[in-house]
Amino acid sequence: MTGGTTLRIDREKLWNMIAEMGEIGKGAAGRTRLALSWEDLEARRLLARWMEDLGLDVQTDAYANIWGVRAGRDAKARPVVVGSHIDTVRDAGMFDGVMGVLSGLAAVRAMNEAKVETERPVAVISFTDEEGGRFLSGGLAGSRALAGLTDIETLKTKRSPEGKSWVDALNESGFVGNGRLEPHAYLEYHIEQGPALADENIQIGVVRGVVGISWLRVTFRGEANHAGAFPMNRRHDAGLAAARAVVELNRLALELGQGAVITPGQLNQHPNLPNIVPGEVVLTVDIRQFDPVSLEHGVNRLKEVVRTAGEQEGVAVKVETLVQTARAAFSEEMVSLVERKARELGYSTKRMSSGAGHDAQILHGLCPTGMIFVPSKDGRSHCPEEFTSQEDMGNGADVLLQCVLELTGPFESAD
Ligand code: HGY
Ligand code: MN
Ligand code: MN
Repeated sequence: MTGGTTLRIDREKLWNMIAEMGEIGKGAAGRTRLALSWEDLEARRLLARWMEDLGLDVQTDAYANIWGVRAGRDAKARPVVVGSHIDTVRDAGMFDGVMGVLSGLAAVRAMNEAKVETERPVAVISFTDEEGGRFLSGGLAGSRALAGLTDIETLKTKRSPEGKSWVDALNESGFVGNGRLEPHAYLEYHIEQGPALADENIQIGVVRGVVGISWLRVTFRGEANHAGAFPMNRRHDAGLAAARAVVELNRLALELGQGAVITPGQLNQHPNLPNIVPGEVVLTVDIRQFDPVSLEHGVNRLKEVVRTAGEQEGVAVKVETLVQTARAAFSEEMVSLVERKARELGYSTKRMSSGAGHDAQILHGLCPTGMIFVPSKDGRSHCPEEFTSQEDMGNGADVLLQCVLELTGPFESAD
């Protein structure tokens, strides 16, 4: 680029695109676009149209990851990849994942309008099933598949509550292709989803790395009995055992310290009727820590806690590991690139780790990877109240654009 003018993204247009995508799956509270659901596919179709409108070559792979490629001078060079995901949790906000994917398109638009020609191609990607909640895949399924960390056989075993398998939903999606993406570098721009930046009024989070995550499924099997006629002192109440476990797991997280977080997020009680002592409870537990040794210790302690809770009620306990996701510590090269570009644009910065999981922690195993955060209002996310201001949204997208230009080597076009 010629000196002087700093390329910027069109903030108004990006904001409107985020809002438009936020209408897909809209419900009484937030929006819901669970992985490979009708709503997710509708959002994918809109994304593909936007990619085509920008002249990108739209591709998908065997796991329905979808990306658009902007050509570079060196057609054989591996692309600089930016992106995130557009599937959501239930009753979600409109920024988680989506802001990163659409900011990639905004960066492409700015490069197109300025007729910037780059050495390397640029790809904007949306990964399949980042959230993992519908099929209990553990999340990051599309990026894991790209990195060879999961496969069709494993995903065949993942089923939604309504009994549909991940692979059936994939095959019905219409987004299976034979594309193959080999990234030169990967950058993920995302809302922080916690309170650190908002509390300190910092504009850009320079992400050092992403936390390690374990998802476990705990099944408490007691005895269903009559709620009225069966005496309290002879019950084997799976509901009570699970309730004890939930209280003790909270205590365990506080005892482990070092940033440990434990979340019994999903609890299904059976038969789940007012006049039956619960015979069975299935609880999912999400435990996260940055240090791998501490995480392993935390998982072992977690298993002790749930088994003790079962023993106290004479209830059998089965513990299954649904997924383990290694932490990622990004290279100093990528961390300082994000920091330098943010400061050149005049933004305040803070180096930090991510407590939320991201596809970047998987891509980190494939290529130099970095992340950019902007503040979440009141630290809220994974809820309809999730909000990031247009100004903050634009700041991070501008940092993303500058990082891409550096990573891919820009040239003014001939004319
Ligand atoms: O669970 C997570 O941290 C991410 O939002 N999937
Ligand atoms: Mn999320
Ligand atoms: Mn996300």
